[in-house]
Amino acid sequence: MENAIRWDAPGLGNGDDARTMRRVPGTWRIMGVLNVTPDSFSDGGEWFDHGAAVGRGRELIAQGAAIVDVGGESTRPGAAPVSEAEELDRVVPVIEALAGQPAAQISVDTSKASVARAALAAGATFVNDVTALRGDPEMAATVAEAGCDVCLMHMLGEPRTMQQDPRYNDVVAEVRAFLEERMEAATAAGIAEDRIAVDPGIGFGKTLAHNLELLRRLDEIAAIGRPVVIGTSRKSFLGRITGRDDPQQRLMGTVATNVLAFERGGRIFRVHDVAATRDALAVADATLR
Ligand code: HH2
Repeated sequence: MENAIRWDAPGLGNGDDARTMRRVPGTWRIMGVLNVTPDSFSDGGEWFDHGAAVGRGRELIAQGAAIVDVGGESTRPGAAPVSEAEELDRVVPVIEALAGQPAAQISVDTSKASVARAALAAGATFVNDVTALRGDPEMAATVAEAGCDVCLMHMLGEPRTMQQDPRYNDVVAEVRAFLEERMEAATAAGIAEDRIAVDPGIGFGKTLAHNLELLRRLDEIAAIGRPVVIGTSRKSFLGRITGRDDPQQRLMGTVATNVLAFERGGRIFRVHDVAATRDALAVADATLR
């Protein structure tokens, strides 16, 4: 794990990335989304072919992604589950081809320990688990043994049913308590605290009002003291506000939410549209600094 980025190391982000933002030092990073799936909600099928996926990954890095998040299973509400063999087939060759690029860290978006293990062996140094280590009993030990970075994300319920009437008394307090509990479980399993990032899970068992409240009060999640990952990119709540049904038309909404999240302490921005988000965050960073 020597080439993994330690979250707390000063100046290790897009700010020191030789290819991108050398003149704007900072500790925030863009995580570019690379879905090697036929059915993801906004880009399903676009990068399903191996060559297209590798080319897209290189493009995301060239545009300023410090992390490329490679996923082989859609988590959109109602998505069909993918077998372990199929998920391995989709992500491992792409990770092998992208790993070793000096400018970026490769992440695997999976909740299966076997897929995480194979991805780590292929060169990934980051596990993005939307179940926060609850989906597979072997995941925590897999991450602990590898010594890699991990993102723990909040989700209410499971993808198939999570958008059916989600309820909270205080969504921010409950998400924060959940993330703190999962951090404790992770460290108890031997994962170093400085390898952990947390994510409120925008759109995962949340109404429009819940998503907006989490963004508005993101500073309360940042107060946990670990880097906050934020994933609003092209999501349906942006379409509800703007009237844009086509996810690819939701870039402006995506940018607005990422700038607001940055101002409230978000530090890792998971987006499909890397170049535009990078410009917006560079301006926000230069202004607020
Ligand atoms: N959102 C998606 C998938 N993985 N991981 C984290 N940490 N945070 C998120 O908000 C998040 C995530 C859903 O987006 P996408 O990958 O574009 O769609 P799909 O799940 O349909 O492939």
